[in-house]
Amino acid sequence: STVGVIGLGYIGLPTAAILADHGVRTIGMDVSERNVAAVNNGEVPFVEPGLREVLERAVNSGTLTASTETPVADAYIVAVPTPFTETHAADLSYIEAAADGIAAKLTGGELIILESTSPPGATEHMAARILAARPDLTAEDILVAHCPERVLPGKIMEEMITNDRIIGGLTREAAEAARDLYSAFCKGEFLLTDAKTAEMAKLTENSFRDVNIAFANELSVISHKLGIDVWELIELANHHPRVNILQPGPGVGGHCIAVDPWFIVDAAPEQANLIRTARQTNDAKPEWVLGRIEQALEAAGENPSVALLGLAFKANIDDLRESPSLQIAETLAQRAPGAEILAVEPNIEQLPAVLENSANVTLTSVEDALEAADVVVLLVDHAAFKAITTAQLGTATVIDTRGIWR
Ligand code: SAJ
Repeated sequence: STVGVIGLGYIGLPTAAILADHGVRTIGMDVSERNVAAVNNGEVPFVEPGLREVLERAVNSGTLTASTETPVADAYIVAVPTPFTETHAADLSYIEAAADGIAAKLTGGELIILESTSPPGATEHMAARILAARPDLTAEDILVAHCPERVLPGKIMEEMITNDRIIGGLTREAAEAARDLYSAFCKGEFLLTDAKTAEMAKLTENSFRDVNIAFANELSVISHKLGIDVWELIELANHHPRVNILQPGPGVGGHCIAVDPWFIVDAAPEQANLIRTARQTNDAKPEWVLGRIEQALEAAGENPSVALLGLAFKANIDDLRESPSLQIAETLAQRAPGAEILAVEPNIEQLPAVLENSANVTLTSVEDALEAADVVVLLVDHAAFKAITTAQLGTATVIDTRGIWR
């Protein structure tokens, strides 16, 4: 049998590569001709440890091919983006486009799995869209399930195989068929449920983390006002057997935790008060950090220079998408034209587009930045920054948003 994987991004490509590497005939589909060409050459268009080897093996053995057309297949896995709109509602247009492509290829009996993180009801919506395009088919002719992906960027190749999987079928039969497909490579436990609960489970996991980080971020703002070291505070509180507070930082980034809770808020706006407030608390954190930086720059006098350590959205990755650190750098570049901004990001070779044209920003090494800076701002807890010594920091004003130099 053949599996069609729709969308060859951060989730679809590893999924397709692992399936094919386990002997399943897999055809990947992506709208980007560049991505498709790269995949057919065994090349990975983004950074993910371990993916290249598996992809190369799958392509060389002939079990994986890629195309810009939706393939004819026995099963489909949809792994396309679900961004949000300006009003924080989920934009289902990529799912709809995938559904339209699949609908045209169906002969009946196919399994269609939605993997994209989706608002409650999206799987049903996808199935309805397919059936509307194919009046010759009935709901009994297709098997539809939602199997949310929960792998951690940077550890995808490992977690894709070892994580437990939630499988939500529109019918029990669909859930069982999806379980059989994933059992080709997944060694985790399979947890069968209905589609809407599966959709909500994924959103709940990321909201749980968001709410917990918001609690830590609020504590850090309170502690600053009260003259308390928030990291010592959290460490002490976490000694309690039933307390486990996460770490404050400059804000919450990435394309999951900063997005998914909004889908719950959008689905139940009157009820989701805590979840909404957590989102707002985390989104407000970069502005609070900016305020502290601006104060420090004012105190530093004429034409000060500031080192911004880290632009990625979290430690030890090169991903700048939805990064609070990048947002801080970008805003500071506009608001403080007189300041020299020394950006340090060991995982990239050139400034991202949003900073490229800022005359007051340069990408430099840790050493050079620390040498010149009047104000040092630690934004990402990259391993390389933990080695910085007090001597290197010298007399600079230090703003450590991650608490690594306590
Ligand atoms: N962060 C903090 N303090 C913390 C932990 C994280 O400020 O104590 C910040 C990070 O710096 C980063 C953001 O939160 O800016 C998110 O980082 P993360 O490592 O918590 O999560 P992601 O976005 O890389 O991946 C998450 C994971 N979800 C959970 O851990 C519940 C991953 O398992 C999901 O598969 C992924 O979202 C996804 O795709 O949904």
